[in-house]
Amino acid sequence: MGSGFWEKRIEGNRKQAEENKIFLTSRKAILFNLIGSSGAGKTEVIRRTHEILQGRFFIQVVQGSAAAELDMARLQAVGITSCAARTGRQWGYLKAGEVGAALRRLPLSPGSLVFIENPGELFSPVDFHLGEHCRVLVHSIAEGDDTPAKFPRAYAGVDLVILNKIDLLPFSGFSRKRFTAHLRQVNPDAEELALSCRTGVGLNHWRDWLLKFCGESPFEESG
Ligand SMILES: Nc1nc2c(ncn2[C@@H]2O[C@H](COP(=O)(O)OP(=O)(O)O)[C@@H](O)[C@H]2O)c(=O)[nH]1
Ligand SMILES: [Mg+2]
Repeated sequence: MGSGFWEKRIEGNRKQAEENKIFLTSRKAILFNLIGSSGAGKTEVIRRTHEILQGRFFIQVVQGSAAAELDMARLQAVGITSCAARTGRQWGYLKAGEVGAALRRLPLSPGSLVFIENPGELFSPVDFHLGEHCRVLVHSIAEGDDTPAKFPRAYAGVDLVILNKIDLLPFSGFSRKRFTAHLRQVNPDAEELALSCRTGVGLNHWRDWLLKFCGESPFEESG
């Protein structure tokens, strides 16, 4: 390991991320780092996740976005508790210490699923962990199909890419094949799920993916 300024910051952050994980384990809660550019649909994904899980998990949110109040109000309206990780004066990528402080202000309980709404400093280093158990990148198809090539460090470290807004496919010129090829160049292991928070298409696959990740059995579809 180097001894420069950057290496020290990464190391300090890594220690705080580990503390976050220990804290989450003590509360039996699972943390998802939801990364994505502004407008990709992170808040919508959280809102829809709450809806499709139908109370099976207690969804809570650590808000890292600059417009935290607006998103928190949207989530509060459907009964999702969130906590702002920043006061509005901090810039740059989200730090593990900020997330840790927010986690301690949330009413975590066994079975809590916590989503960090991370406004995706798409340039932020892959090795900047927050204590998450899983890293999910929300990509709106309106952003184009070559973003993994433009922001390789954001796509490299994720476990899953949610391709959101597929209802816009007919208007966007987005090629799934091109996107997957670019993604494979920087991250051969990431899974992909295509969905639309607007129409609800694909949300059942996301729900099943989440349940499997949490070690739960899938929903029994009724009717
Ligand atoms: N057409 C369409 N619009 C969406 C979809 N998901 C989110 N949006 C819209 O995209 C905008 C940004 O969504 P938001 O959740 O605020 O994005 P965030 O900045 O990543 O949290 C909002 O106007 C949403 O209603 C989708 O699947 N299809
Ligand atoms: Mg948002």
